[in-house]
Amino acid sequence: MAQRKKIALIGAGQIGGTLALLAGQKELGDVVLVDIMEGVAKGKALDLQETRGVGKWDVDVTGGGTTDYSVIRDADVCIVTAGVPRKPGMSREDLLKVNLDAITKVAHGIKQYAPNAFVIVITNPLDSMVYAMYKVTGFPKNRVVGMAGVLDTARFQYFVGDAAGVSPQDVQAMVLGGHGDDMVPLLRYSSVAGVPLTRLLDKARLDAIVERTRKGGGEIVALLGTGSAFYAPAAAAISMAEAYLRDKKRVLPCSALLEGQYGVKGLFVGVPVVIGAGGVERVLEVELNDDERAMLQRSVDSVKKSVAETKL
Ligand code: A3D
Repeated sequence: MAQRKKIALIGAGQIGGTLALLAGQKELGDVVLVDIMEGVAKGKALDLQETRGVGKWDVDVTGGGTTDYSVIRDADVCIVTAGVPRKPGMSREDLLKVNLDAITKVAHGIKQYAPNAFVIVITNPLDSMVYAMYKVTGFPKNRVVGMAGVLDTARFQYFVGDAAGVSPQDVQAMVLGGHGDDMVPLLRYSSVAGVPLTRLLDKARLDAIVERTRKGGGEIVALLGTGSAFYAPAAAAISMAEAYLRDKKRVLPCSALLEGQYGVKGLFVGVPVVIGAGGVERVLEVELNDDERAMLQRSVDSVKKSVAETKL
């Protein structure tokens, strides 16, 4: 009989708890939550186990602390949210120092106990944290990826859908670049079920949507007052994990290691990739015009600066 897959969620905070619920509901595999606050990981795990009868799903959810990473042994997927979220007024880059320390510890745990896992990093600043994960684990490039583009795209889909009076599901969108305010939503490659966006919305409206997408994280931080977005980030990461576990070959914008594609070498940057059983199986290159290339370059320059601060 086929064994259930195992999903380790490292960081059992707002996103980690939501990831556990979604992974459970989709029965992607047994879930283990790990957090420096062991009680939080164990408490959320127990609370989720107690939803199974009424929710009608059958995978286990357990919890543990960071003093014993053996609980993640042989995990197929690790999704990492360990660290702190942005506070109002704090840039993603301000987070780097605090979260690099967490990511380094987590990476050592994953390397020791889940050496064959597909690792999805969510912790901010995303593009440098996924780079740190890649460097510290020494895993091959197809098994380390950052979640950002799926979320940025989902925000764009919602804003376009809302403005055009259509379902976000029917909005096709593509966002390139680092996960920062200079990300590059590609309007030329976006449509509503194949109908170019420019047919449905005027330029001013589209420009406002691009701007709102770029600042989408900050908008939620300001509203919440404490913490940052967690439902949409969790849903985005689960779509990546599912693509891997079910070999879906989904084309998703993710932070992946570039080795010359888009003229970038040795950095993790948001690009469309194919995710299937081989992890990040391929990076897809789309043609960019001069303006788009210039925007991407600006975004890549910010990623480079952030990565340099990790000193890895
Ligand atoms: P939060 O609810 O604070 O959860 C983070 C958890 O990590 C807490 O429970 C901490 O106790 C735990 N933790 C801290 N250090 C460690 C460690 N060394 N080992 C294990 N656990 C640890 O935050 P959240 O879930 O809202 O967000 C988590 C991260 O995701 C933050 O860095 C956010 O900035 C980031 N985030 C990224 C995106 C992207 O699109 C990339 C979107 C939203 C949030």
